[in-house]
Amino acid sequence: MNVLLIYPKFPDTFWSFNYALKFIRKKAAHPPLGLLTVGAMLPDEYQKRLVDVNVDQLTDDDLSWADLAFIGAMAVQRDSAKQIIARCKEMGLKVIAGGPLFTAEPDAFEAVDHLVLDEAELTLPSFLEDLKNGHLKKSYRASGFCDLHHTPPPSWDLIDMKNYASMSIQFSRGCPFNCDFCNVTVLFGHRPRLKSAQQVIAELDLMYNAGWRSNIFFVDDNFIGNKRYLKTQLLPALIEWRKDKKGCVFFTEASINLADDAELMDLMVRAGFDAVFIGIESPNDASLTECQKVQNKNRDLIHDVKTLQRAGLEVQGGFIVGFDSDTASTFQQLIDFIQKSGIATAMVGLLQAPPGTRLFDRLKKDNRLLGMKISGDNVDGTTNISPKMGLDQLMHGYRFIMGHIYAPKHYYRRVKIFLKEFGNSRVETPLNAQRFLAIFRSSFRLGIVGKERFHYWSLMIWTIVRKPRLLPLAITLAIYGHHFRRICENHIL
Ligand code: B12
Ligand code: SF4
Repeated sequence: MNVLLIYPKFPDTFWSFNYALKFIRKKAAHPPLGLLTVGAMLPDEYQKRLVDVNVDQLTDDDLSWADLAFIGAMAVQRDSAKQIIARCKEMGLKVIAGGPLFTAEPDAFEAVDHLVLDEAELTLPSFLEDLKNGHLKKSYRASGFCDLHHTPPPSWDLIDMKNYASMSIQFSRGCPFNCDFCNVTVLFGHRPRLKSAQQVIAELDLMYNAGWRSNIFFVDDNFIGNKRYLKTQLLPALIEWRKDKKGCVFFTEASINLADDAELMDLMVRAGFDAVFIGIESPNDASLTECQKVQNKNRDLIHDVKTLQRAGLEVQGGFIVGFDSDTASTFQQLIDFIQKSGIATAMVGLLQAPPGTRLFDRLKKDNRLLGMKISGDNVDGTTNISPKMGLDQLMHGYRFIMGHIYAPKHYYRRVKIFLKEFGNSRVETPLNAQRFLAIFRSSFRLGIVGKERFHYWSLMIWTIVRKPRLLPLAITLAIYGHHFRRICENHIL
């Protein structure tokens, strides 16, 4: 049996980093971890090929070779997924689909032959059994959540790591919080499920032995969902692992209460983490109450961000506008917050209601849904809800925020605020040819051709004089700023 695993194309979005990837000559930011994991679950007697359309062409030769096409995607890849499914069908291929897009919208893909939904650990075995017996069902679903202790390491041999800017690893799924706009708890549960420290180390060894030395993203919904296990098992194991290793800087996603725990921050930095994405959402307490983001309430969020930065963790922040409690003054309030915090990577989106969330149910009851699905890109200025302040005022305010925070003057000021605060990270990534060339490309593209040239050189000179060790980070953030600005110009402003 020949199985062709296909990962559809990401459009140009905030998280695609496509304008930044050009500087380091990489084709995609992240590998398709879901499909690589599914690949590892297929029996050894199956022949496997993986085509990530973000890095390679899907050829007729690939399609003729295959007996089955396995497609996995998230909502933002919907259009490309539909085209690929149609192409497979034209070639007479049976299509099996799974992953977040199909699990969230199972009725939207008539052409798919078999939907293997939810966690493949639970649904793939019965699909494979039925395939053997020749009695396949249209849809395979699971009622509970899997035990990650049985999840195999991804089949890294199916991709060429060199095409990617970062590798991915998953330690846990699920989140103990319950923000009403978020579908993580619906999809992955409340109680964080963990892999063992041994499993994580084995996965890291696989990447390291394959020659990987660059960034590694712990793609957890909330990395600090089980602090005790982190402190006693995983982080000590990572600190030990790192002792004879080069590079491999980690980053992850976590909740703001990480800032309350000095021991945890210190262990994470010693283990090699240098950045963390945090859902801050709003500086407005009433909006946080409204969406039940309890962990962010009644605290000095700027102080928390600075605490994390000083500990050696760059904070990337998620923000939302369009809550019922937001008013005309919220837009400026958010700009002030972002500028003061020194959060360079500020993902600001309109409130959206993904199906399956409590927010979706509430707004549906109130007849305030504009559509049943979301675009899948939460930084494209679209929403499926009717905002209380009116869509025109919300869009006007949203454009005002994005135009302001990504204008070179304000963006570079923010980077400087951050670098002033940032404690040095513990891990040095080896300076390879690609990173070296990125310095020249950015000096030319941003420092000579770019509108931001004055701000670019001012930041570089400041960094060389005041924080020379942070020069690579300053260059990286300048490149990110260029990407974010292009995305805003193309899609929002
Ligand atoms: C890493 C990640 C990203 C990375 C993408 C990396 C990449 N290229 O794949 C980045 C940071 C770019 C990203 C961005 C976004 N993401 Co994201 N992301 C994740 C995250 C945290 C982990 C994904 C992962 O690698 N998981 C590990 C693998 C092993 O799990 P998996 O992919 O789900 O695969 C399992 C099953 O789904 C299934 N499966 C997967 N594929 C297939 C295929 C077949 C054939 C079969 C049978 C089974 C199967 O089997 C696997 C094993 O169980 C998930 C949350 C999560 N816990 O999964 C959200 C998630 C995928 N993201 C989500 C969203 C909404 C976004 C964003 C809009 C912003 C945001 N709020 O985070 C943007 C959109 C992207 C854009 N604008 O370009 C949603 C997707 C919802 C949807 N319906 O599609 C998720 C589920 C989080 C959530 N809020 O619920 N994201
Ligand atoms: S803390 Fe993050 S992952 Fe957890 S429920 Fe809230 S938004 Fe979702």
